[in-house]
Amino acid sequence: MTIEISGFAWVPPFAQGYVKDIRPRWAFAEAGLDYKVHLVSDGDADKPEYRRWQPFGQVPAYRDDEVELFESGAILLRIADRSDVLRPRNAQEAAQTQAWVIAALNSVEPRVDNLILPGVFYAGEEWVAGLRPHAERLVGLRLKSLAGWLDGRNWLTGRFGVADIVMATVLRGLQEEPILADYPAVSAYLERCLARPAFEQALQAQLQSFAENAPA
Ligand SMILES: N[C@@H](CCC(=O)N[C@@H](CS)C(=O)NCC(=O)O)C(=O)O
Repeated sequence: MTIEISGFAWVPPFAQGYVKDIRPRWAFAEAGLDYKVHLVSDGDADKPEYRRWQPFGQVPAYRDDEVELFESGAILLRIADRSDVLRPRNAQEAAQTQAWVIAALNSVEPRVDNLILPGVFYAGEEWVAGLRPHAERLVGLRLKSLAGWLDGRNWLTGRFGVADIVMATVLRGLQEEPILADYPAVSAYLERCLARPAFEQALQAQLQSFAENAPA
């Protein structure tokens, strides 16, 4: 089976290692699946042929011999379905995996983004400092709930899976934030996820691609 994902040809250094094609790259490394990367350069994302693959012009998009799709959560569920290593072992694990992939993207990621992204894209603007305490409180509520779920568990579902890949890549956004230390069960979970060799493989693969395509 031929598998291809899309990734940006290059992004500025602050974003390198964090572009969301790291999610499928991590899943492929866990599953031992080969994949190709379709590089999206400046201007390509707006072209009709790319919009037919990824309607928002974002990365990653995914295709294999059978299907073409977008959205990192949907992509990871597809990869899990292709892999004995990542495929949930029963109906309950499959249902929990879907639930946690959606929860990571819908219940947790927007709050993490709300805390982090204003400081990245609007650094120094007055409203950013005003928003921060509220954004931090809302993140804290989610971290508290997550800590409760993780009590007595190593992973979100019965075994490590794509839900953990999505959740860990969301939580990575908080690594420099003091609030993470207030929830040791969550920070320990994040460390456990990021200590997996497949994460390091995915990270290096993304960084290497940017190094090879750096503007002259
Ligand atoms: N919900 C999408 C978000 C993808 C996303 O935000 N990708 C970023 C790179 S990390 C992107 O393409 N940004 C450019 C843009 O939004 O125009 C997913 O999870 O796949």
